[in-house]
Amino acid sequence: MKDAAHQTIYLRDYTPPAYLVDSVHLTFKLSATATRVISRIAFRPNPDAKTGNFVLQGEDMTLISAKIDGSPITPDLAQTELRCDVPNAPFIFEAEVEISPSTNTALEGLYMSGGMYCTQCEAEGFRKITYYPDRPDVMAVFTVRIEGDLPVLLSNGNQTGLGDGWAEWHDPWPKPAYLFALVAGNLVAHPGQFTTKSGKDVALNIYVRPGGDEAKCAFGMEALKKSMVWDEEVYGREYDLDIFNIVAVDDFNMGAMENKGLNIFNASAVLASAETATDADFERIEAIIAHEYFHNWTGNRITCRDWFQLCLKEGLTVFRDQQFTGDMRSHAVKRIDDALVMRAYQFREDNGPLAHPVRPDSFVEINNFYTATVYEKGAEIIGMLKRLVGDANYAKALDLYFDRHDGDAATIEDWLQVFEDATGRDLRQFALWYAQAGTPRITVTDDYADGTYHLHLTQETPPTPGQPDKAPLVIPVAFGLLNDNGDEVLPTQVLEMTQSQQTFTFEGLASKPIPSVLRDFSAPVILRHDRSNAERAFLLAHDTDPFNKWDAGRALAQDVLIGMIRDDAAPDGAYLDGLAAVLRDDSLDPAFRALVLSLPSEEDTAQVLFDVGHTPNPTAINRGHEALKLHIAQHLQDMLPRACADMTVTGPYTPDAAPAGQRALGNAVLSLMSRLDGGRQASQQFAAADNMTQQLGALRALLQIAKGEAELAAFATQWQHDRLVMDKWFALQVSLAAPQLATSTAERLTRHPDFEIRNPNRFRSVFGGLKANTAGFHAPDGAAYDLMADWLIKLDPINPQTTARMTSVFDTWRRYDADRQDKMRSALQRIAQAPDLSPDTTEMATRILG
Ligand code: B3K
Ligand code: ZN
Repeated sequence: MKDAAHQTIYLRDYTPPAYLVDSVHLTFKLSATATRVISRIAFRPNPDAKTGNFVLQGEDMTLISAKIDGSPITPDLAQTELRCDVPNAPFIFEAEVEISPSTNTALEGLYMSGGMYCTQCEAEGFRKITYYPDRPDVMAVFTVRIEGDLPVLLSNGNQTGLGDGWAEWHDPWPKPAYLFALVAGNLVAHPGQFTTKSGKDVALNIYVRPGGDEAKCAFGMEALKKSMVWDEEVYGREYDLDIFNIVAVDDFNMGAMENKGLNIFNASAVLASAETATDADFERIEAIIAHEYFHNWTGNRITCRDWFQLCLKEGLTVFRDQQFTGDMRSHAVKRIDDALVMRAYQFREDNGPLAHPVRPDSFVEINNFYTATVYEKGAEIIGMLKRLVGDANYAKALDLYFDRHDGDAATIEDWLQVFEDATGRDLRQFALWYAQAGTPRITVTDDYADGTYHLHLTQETPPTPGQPDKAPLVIPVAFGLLNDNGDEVLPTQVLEMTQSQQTFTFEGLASKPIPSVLRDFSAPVILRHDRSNAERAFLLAHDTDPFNKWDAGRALAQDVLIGMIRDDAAPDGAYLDGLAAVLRDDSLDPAFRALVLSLPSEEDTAQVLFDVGHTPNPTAINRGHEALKLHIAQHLQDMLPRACADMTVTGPYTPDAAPAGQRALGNAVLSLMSRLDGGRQASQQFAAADNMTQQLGALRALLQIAKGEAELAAFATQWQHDRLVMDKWFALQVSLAAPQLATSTAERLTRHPDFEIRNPNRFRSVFGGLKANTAGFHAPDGAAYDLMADWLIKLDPINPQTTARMTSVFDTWRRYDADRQDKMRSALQRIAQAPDLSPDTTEMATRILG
């Protein structure tokens, strides 16, 4: 337990560090329960400091000895800090501490996973390794000696020595402690090689534990090489060490970590083979490998001054990985996927008790702010900036950013200054995007007379916790006009909204045009545009902007669903015919067609209903969704077998975008067919599948109609040796259980011999699966809320970070009826009142309760 527990840190209190570090030498004498860490740190007073107090952070360790300039000292130790008197001149601080990796179940600091030692230091985990100024604006050159009887001993930078039972590493690039990493284990390498554009050879490795994972590294290695080429070509960024290592770890709190030259990955975010990983897994792996690699420049070479600036590295790096995926696959499909993520996760966050600015003003536990807002909305801000200044200016500003700030711990002000200097544009109003929480609503109305068309836009951002009043933002609205024949009469242009209300005028039009607003999802806003289903169906058929073409279908689907749920209305024929037209249009990318065929999630529908002032009823929403899926299946009945056959991929499996798109559409069609044929076709696909995408797609189609028991058992028998595949098995049966069975299924799976509370992937499979089963999670008896709370209370003392993150499953409690509200609130209160609750989870539960 931290003695600094529950202490709020404010951005406005930032002060520069009192002492800077020039170099660090660390020696690790590895032992599962008693690792010794010997540090020698060269400090010097910071000329820009405001105080001279020497304070180092350190937690969960035993101090064996400490010295200053060679003389032993007895520092003042508190539970999380070390203080002592130091000279007012450069000095050497030395310490020896003892830590216990094998009992570190929080997976932060140095810990053990499957017999290997590994580390996770971002954000504030280095302080669990040794006493240090654990803040990102203290950057130093690290040399690391590892002693241990394991065959592979890795740290950051280049290897400078290797002997029997030891290795030495030196990282020439100054870095903050959060980028430190160490791995030691019985590992095998999948090697690769890359030559940078200036001719420097780089050795690449993906390290795994032996026993099968070796065969799952090839795709990750190719993704890494593609990322390296892309960053050279698009951003002019070259790699800067002799070696780049990736290590796959089973027990990991998130996806992956960008430690300098030694990325550590959740095994699920790097290992893939055709048989064990879906197309979606392959795409996600490619994106995460790119993301972590891109951090080498946006995060590592230029880091953050303090944790409030987290979006400086995360927003920009997400934006870069999104561009990369668009370039590798399809821009249109990627943009739709990104908008889906924004709406599902970021809008949910922004419209509930956890809303916070992209650059928060305060935190208790910074790990609670690795959110969709910081990451995804942070990336959207970069996208808007690029759209506003144009591609050439964006490139110019980025060059200036790298030139000016290489080696710095920078701020959002530094970032915006670069754009102001490169473009001459005043970005003061734009900067509000970083400070103001909440999703802006843009209301659209229009009129037309005598060849002149007016588009009227108003913007409004609702209040969020601590921010009752909002100022107007700069919003780029990409906009185009079509005529009745579906021809584009005004190609896309970017309208800049800067005020609460604005009218844009377009003249010389031959007839009343049809507007296409917010093309390419040009800003992270909710559009309120009252328009007829006929107009939406027209845009679904004709919009030249693929995002808006898809989104027109989406809005139509949402209206149809709401009509069915609230008024028992029959689905609009315009929607069903529109789907048929898209399904049969071979000129459209199958991946795009699959996206048009898929309905909004039940969670999306709940969000939309709440947003327009209704209390969502998850049971009725579930019934409405199921009914519409059946209607769609019946309406498309005659086309389905052919569509399914057309999507058969011949030749050996590759995870490339084109065959993946065909499989996505094939699976979407299969899921509709199973509603008509009782799962006959899906059972056949399951039996014949030679890849996980089709095997899982078939299993999903069966479970959705409450079939597939035999397949589920066969799947477990086939894959019991593969933990990543078994994670899917755990998740799928909970997320697709009939609502009334979701909780009992989750509960039963917690008693399965392979359920492991200490493994975040497995825990998330079951309880993330329960959350994903919207109607099951919100079953009227409240059983899911109780089970979730029980297990979060159990997990908290083991792994506070994962517990705190998952507590957000309750953040929608205010949306629901009084009975559900009471039940959710009391589950949350039970969590909040659990004895010795971590500061992480306390902060989350308190914020959610409001
Ligand atoms: N920077 C890490 C995330 C660290 C999370 C700490 N709780 C991975 C990433 O964003 O690339
Ligand atoms: Zn990142």
